[in-house]
Amino acid sequence: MKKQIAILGSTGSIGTQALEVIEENPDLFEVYALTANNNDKLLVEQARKFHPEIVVIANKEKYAYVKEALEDLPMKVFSGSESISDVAEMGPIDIVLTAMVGYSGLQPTIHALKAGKTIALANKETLVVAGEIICDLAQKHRCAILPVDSEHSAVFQCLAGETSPIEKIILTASGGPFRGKSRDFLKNVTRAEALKHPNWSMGAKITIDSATMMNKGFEVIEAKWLFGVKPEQIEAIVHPQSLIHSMVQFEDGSIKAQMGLPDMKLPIQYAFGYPYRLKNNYPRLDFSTCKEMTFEKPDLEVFRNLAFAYDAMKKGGNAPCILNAANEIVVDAFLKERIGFLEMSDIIEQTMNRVAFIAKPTYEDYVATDRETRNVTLSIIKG
Ligand code: MN3
Repeated sequence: MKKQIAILGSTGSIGTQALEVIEENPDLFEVYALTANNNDKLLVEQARKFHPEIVVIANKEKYAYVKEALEDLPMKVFSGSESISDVAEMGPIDIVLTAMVGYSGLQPTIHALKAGKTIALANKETLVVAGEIICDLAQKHRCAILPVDSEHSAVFQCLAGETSPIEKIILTASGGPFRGKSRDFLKNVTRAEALKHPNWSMGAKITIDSATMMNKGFEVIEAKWLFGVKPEQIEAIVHPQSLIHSMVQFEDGSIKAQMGLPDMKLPIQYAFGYPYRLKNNYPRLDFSTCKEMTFEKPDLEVFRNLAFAYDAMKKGGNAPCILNAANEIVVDAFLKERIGFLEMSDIIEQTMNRVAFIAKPTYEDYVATDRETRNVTLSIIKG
């Protein structure tokens, strides 16, 4: 039986690479559903190629185009973000890949978990915002959450076959395009400079998050929930070559690392094929040409977002949800060239101080916090 896969966010970087993995393994996987936010043309192209049962375009204004373009094929076409949540629950689906951007991943993931689906988690914001709710649901409905983020896939791979406790998780970070730079330098960096990531090719939002190191901050929070460790058991270390994707240290001091060339198709493949490894012909890491592997401490004074994330994680409650919403707004404003690079952290900090803290938030509290935070952040940007 082929695994039936729903790809939420199929037109993004992870979504398109997931489709490549499916295409390379036609005996193992089949696309059951494709959903996209805005990119109607690519969605139609993908649907014509992979013949899913269901296609969803979240943006209602683009529904007519998608519906008409797929009229000759026997698939159902829906629109609206609620439809994405409905699709995530559908009976035949085995794996739901959550590859959408930001907070929008939360609701469909909740629906998928309630329907008992295996989650291939590429939307880290889901765990950042509401890790406790997500983990409780996964446990209650006996769902596996398989990490697709390369660092967490690395940790997950290091844990395969282990039953002993983790002493420490060491998450590696490339450091992004501005590694080693001073605050003075960062004051005037442009959108284009921030979008040039040295090792990974990704969507715009996560590329900016990598440049500010917010991405690593989110990944620290993601690791806490995925692997059930305490904040002080997670260390982020800058490793510019991105060959070690992350490490686990056990209580005997032994450290396991997962390595390879940076290629997101590998963690996607590992999640889809789990517990089996799938043979592929991707380029291999050749140690005879690999000159060096270096490591350095992240500079928390320059990359303040990483410090904010540790603070939010330790504080708990809705603090990470505030952090995420404020970040989504400032990244969008930076991409629209309305604020500078360093202002992103300043505005996040101001927002964190203004939105009310809730120690034990319900789902409704998260929704309200997200909405309130966006308003507060926008009002700070407007000055
Ligand atoms: Mn990552």
